[in-house]
Amino acid sequence: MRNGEITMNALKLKIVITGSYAAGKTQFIRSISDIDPVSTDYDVTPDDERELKHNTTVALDFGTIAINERVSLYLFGTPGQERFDFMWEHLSIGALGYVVMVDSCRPGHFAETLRLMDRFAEITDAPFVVAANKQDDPAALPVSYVRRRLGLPLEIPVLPCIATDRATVKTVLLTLLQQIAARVPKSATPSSASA
Ligand SMILES: Nc1nc2c(ncn2[C@@H]2O[C@H](COP(=O)(O)OP(=O)(O)OP(=O)(O)O)[C@@H](O)[C@H]2O)c(=O)[nH]1
Ligand SMILES: [Mg+2]
Repeated sequence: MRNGEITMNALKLKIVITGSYAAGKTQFIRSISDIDPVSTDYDVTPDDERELKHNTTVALDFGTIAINERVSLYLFGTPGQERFDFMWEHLSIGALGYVVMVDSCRPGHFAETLRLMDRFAEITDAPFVVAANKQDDPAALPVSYVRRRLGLPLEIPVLPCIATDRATVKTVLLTLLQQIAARVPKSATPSSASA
């Protein structure tokens, strides 16, 4: 699929959902996808990783969501673990934007998130938003704290997220779409095209 390919009047926008280990990427796609999502989760073997959960994405997640009759998002979730980081580049080809998911309950993983964001900045200059996930958990750090700890400037949206809650997932995606739209030159929009 080329960037924002137009087929039969339908616009399919490729979006990547990334973030550190166990941040909630697979759950995010599962909550919003119109189709049964494709996932590639396998048993986790290292003991320190099994403390958090028992399976992990090794290749990708895939789901789709129709925003309206003309626009659909094709969502590609990445593995979170750095040992599968070769997939980040593959999955980012042709992506118009990406979501960086952060586990708000685990500041110990913020350094990993910073490394991931640096790597994505090398891979693509597409716009992104940060989802401060697991805000339903009493241990979740506030969004403003997550922003400060990650050193994110105000122009990058940092949004509260509960990946199990479709409404917050949708808000994250709509905010990313606004960021993508803001990059489209006015001369490229249909309303500004000359007759
Ligand atoms: N309370 C709470 N739990 C969540 C939320 N999102 C995900 N989880 C849980 O967090 C764990 C990790 O979620 P996943 O969706 O597997 O995380 P992931 O980022 O895909 O993980 P990897 O692919 O292994 O990097 C699972 O047990 C989820 O049920 C959330 O918003 N709130
Ligand atoms: Mg996953």
